[in-house]
Amino acid sequence: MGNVTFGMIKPDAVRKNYSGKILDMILNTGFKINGLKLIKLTTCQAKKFYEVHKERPFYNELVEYITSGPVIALALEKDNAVEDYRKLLGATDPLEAADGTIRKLYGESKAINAIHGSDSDDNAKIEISFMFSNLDLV
Ligand code: 3AN
Repeated sequence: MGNVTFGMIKPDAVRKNYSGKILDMILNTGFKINGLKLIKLTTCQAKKFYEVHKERPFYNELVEYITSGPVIALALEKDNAVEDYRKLLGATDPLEAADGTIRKLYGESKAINAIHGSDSDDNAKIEISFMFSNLDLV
């Protein structure tokens, strides 16, 4: 069980000014923010970030969407971080997400679902070091 995870408030949620409410939910769940960055990914960066999904039919759509506006990248810390954070996000499809989860409240569709969260401890480390340098982290 690791104690860090990577989160990203996606372009739709940033655009609709949900960032404050989402950050509040993350903090109220007991996460500590070790890194936070507003960034607009280039196509090249987005392709690399989502490389694990490159065989999936929606890969190009995913890259286009995530580069459509700024995102807020988050390095988060808490006991059992990956699992607890994914519980807070809810299911990938907002229609299937449990009540009170971020995706249920702020997501639109499977693609436009407000927020990202690492799916394993290994990926959390990879994603944090993709988006942050040591100097960006407390
Ligand atoms: P999660 O983000 O909950 O781990 P995954 O790993 O199934 O979900 O999906 C990876 C990314 O691809 C997610 N950010 C999600 O928004 C997007 N995605 C998943 N399924 C679809 C789909 N059918 N069409 C478009 N985008 C999708």
